[in-house]
Amino acid sequence: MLAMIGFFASVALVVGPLADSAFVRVNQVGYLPDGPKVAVLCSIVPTDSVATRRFVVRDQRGRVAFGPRAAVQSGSFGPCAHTWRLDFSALRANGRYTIEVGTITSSIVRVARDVYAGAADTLLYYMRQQRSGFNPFFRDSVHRLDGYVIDDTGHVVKFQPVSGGWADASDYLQYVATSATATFDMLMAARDYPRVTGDAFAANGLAGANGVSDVLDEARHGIDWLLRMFPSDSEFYNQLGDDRDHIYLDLPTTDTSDYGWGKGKQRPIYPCTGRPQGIFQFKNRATGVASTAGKFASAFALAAQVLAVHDDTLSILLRRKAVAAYAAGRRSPGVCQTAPGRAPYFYEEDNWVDDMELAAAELYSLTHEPRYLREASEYAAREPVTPWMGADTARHYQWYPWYNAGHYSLWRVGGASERSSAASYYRRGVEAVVHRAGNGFRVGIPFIWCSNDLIVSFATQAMLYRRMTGDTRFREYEQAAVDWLFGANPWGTSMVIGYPRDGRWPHDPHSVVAMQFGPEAITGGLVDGPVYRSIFANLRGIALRHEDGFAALNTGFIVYHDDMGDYSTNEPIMDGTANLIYLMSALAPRRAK
Ligand SMILES: [Ca+2]
Ligand SMILES: [Ca+2]
Repeated sequence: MLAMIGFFASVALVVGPLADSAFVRVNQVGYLPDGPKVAVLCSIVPTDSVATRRFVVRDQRGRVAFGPRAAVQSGSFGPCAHTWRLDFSALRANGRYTIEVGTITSSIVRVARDVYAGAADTLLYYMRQQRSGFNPFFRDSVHRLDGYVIDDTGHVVKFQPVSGGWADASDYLQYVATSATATFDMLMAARDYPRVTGDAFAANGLAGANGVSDVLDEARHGIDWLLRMFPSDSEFYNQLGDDRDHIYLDLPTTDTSDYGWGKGKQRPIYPCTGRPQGIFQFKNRATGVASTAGKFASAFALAAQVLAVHDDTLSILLRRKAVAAYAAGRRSPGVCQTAPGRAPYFYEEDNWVDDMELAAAELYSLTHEPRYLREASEYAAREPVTPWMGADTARHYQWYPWYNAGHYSLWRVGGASERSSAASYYRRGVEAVVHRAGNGFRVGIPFIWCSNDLIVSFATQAMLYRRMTGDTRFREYEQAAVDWLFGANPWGTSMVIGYPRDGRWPHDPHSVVAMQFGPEAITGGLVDGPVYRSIFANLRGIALRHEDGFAALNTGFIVYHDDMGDYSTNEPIMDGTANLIYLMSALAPRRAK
């Protein structure tokens, strides 16, 4: 544990008040030689001199490597009274540069084919830190007593051993919806980019190679938990723990949450029932089981193809579970939302055909039975575009997963007709977001809670569309989303803790582990990201713990706080981190065999 923290030694940062009223924001990780390269100049005060400005890019010796070029004015956005796009895409030579506009200079800008090398490995640090069951960070078991299956009234039905998986965020709740999606993301990374992540950790997450890529080790950890949450072919669970977890600021190893069976004892397991759930004042709006059953089925089906290729026993088990889960979803269409506890918050997932599409496509890939391809196409046509795309708001996790990997799976296994449909569905979603992205940062997502999930998913869908079709017309927006995550945003901060190490990143995340062990302890965690001011103002229990270092930048319609007290913008999220593992794997150079 200490070795890991030492490895990510703290980097001195200037987090004080802004020296200037205008600044250049860049992707601090860097830019690919053949990709779009755009920095954003933001002025937070109205200025008379908004006429075209010129910029130059200088190399490390101070020589002009590019420009002067005109900065293209792009309107106001958030705290920026004016923005300008500084496009240096034509600069393709590897190197380290700075961008200058008059007296304003950017931080270091890297251009290289391998700027994203190691990104997925860094993100995996956070996944391991989030492990329940044996936790390699603490070298101890976490929540080993999980858990008690409960009925609709909260009474115990039986003990069921389900210890394992990952904590969802900085609380220790666990959901199949997010865990199965994260598992799928990492399986997909292992399938599509098998030589991107390294092998420096064993299956249990402790340091040491085991002959298996670390992304596959982490996916296996997810599958093991999903199998426990699906103990027989007709019995499966949706959630472990509830928001009674939030009362204490404990470490996972010493969690004293009390669900009525004693502090630190068993946690409740919520089954998928198809009925509204919630044992206190608030209820969810569950209507069926297909949203969760589909996620189980797709994770099991892909795992059977990726994880179990040399293990017949596991392969047979995963295949049987995938078929059983999918059949359960067919029998009980509808959504299986997470259960609220004392607070009204839950994952209000409203779509399930996306989950069944992904399951059907992966079952077709696994079994080659024609009915699965036919059903995948039917589900796909029922929701071509994930509904938040193009909208200006959505309820919490209302349209989940944030992008529909089912279209990509359908495209992979289908014929010309399915491929054409899947590509057009993705194009329509990307266009809907791009239509809202005319601002200087080229972001078109709604700034609801967990906005970075939407940013990652938009970039992933745009990347998949580009690679499926060769159509590069949205690449500027795809790259702008990646750039946003790594510093090309009004706050000039990466949204990933500890990454890039020499950049500016969240130092005061909403995390007890970070509070006690320093932020480097949760290196790799993607934080929620900015939200609409109205959301920040209305969520319960948010209070900043120190003066807002970003006060001058939190003047617009969206806010972000690097402050432990703000769980709406600065809490790391497991599912978004896993999605980013896939995206970073796609952008990274392949390792040699
Ligand atoms: Ca490994
Ligand atoms: Ca869904």
